[in-house]
Amino acid sequence: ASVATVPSRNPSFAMISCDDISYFKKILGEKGVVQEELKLDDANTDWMRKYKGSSKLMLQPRSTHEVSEILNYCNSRCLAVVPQGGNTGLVGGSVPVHDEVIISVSSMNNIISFDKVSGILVCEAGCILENLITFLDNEGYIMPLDLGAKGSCQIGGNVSTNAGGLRLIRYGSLHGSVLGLEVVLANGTVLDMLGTLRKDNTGYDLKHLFIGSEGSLGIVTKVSILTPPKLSSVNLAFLACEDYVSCQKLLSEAKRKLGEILSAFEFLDVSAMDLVLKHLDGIRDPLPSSKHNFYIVIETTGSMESHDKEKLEAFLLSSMESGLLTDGVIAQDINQASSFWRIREGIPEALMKAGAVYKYDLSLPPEKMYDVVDEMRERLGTAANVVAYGHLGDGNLHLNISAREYDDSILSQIEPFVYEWTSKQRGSISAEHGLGLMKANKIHYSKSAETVQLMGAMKKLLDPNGILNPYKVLPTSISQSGVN
Ligand code: FAD
Ligand code: 2HG
Ligand code: ZN
Repeated sequence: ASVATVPSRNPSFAMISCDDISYFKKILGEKGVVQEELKLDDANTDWMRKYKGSSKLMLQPRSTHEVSEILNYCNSRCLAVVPQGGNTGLVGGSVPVHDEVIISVSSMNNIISFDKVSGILVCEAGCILENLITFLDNEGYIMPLDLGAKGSCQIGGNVSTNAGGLRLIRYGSLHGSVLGLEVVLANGTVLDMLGTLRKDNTGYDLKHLFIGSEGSLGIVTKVSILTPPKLSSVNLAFLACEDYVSCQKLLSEAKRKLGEILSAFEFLDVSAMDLVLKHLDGIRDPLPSSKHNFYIVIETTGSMESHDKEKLEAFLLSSMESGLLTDGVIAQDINQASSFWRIREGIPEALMKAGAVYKYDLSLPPEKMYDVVDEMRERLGTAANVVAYGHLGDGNLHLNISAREYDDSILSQIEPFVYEWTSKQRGSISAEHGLGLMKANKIHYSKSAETVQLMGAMKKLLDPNGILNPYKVLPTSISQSGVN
């Protein structure tokens, strides 16, 4: 069965010639022009090993000026390109579809400045998220986003996908914390929007166009981001609920009773838990006395140890008494806390080990969120394992359907049902992963025709030849109509 459907190559794009290679070598030097098969194989294949391109060339610029020069050249030659960060994207957006030139800003990984008073960090787009987290830790700050892919994903990729992650409930989306960007447009123009101001209402705030545009409008080269101070008291609880209604009620209660210290509210169902216990090494069930239908991970972050702990304990006690919680444990030390996080963050990896996986990343009203999971289980019966987890606190469900291998008959039970269902609830078919290749032609389930038309017009304005990440984000009917 087909793993992913691929649109045919757009013949308007040029093929790479020897002259092109010589030009790139002149600009980037031998090291910046990658043609080794092994390296290209990695860069052509996505994290899920589901999407695979056939690019023969990866470019690794070291400066904004180099990015500008190579994009200007690609645009004049009509060579299609795919911007790539850590290649951890989950919608086939970060790898070529055909022979697009891969542009990786991994070598642009310098921290430019950090203001210890304001907490504003300015860095190059190729900085790996975990390295930024470590850097800030020494300065007494944290990144406003955290996600399971932190060891590989880059801040430029995070911005380009508008990544959400585990702490969005507390620190908001990147549309709030990113203060400025430097971006190179398709024709090589450098847009300096690298402000470091909290407030700046001078005209249209164009940086927002690039946050979440998945490399389709420009290449992000520098990022300015507001980081929160690191607070001294962090607590983590691993809890169990018997039904989904209790999970929802627990969320409303947590927002009221934990208020300002709540920093994560995640959920996983028993199928997700089973999968992690089965496929990941060294994982122990934190609540081994019995099986539960749902698990919740609650994190609090505050500045006063005794107050925060007391607050969390009182909340858990009252939730036990009212029957919302059936079991629970608070991590006693940092090792136990990271073992709890490992369970939640390890689900995508466990799913990969289980075989083929169909991923859906939905924004839905929390009260409806689990209905689609139940309906999906009914539709699929024993043909596949339906696994649900996600950022419940943000109304974001990660619905994953795991099967031994890819099978068109399973897919036809899932799609378009899942998209139609979400659309009917006025939900979003991409809460945080983006549209990429997987959902470019599905955008209409979440956006009106007029909105998509305007997106198409903006794409045409900024990238008239359509060289930036073709076949992704926008429907092919729109993104290819302007290519000459
Ligand atoms: P890539 O995967 O390389 O690229 C992603 C997209 O951005 C592509 O379209 C690419 O063309 C574009 N892009 C990359 N860099 C640039 C740039 N400099 N300029 C312009 N465009 C660029 N996502 C969440 O939102 N929340 C999560 O909790 C979360 N958890 C994850 C956990 C795991 C284990 C994995 C594998 C993924 C997870 N993701 C999550 C997916 C998420 O989108 C990515 O992890 C991350 O934000 C992408 O960064 P990256 O550097 O790997 O980008
Ligand atoms: C997460 O929250 C990621 O763990 C991945 O966004 C979600 O694998 C998924 O579906
Ligand atoms: Zn997620």
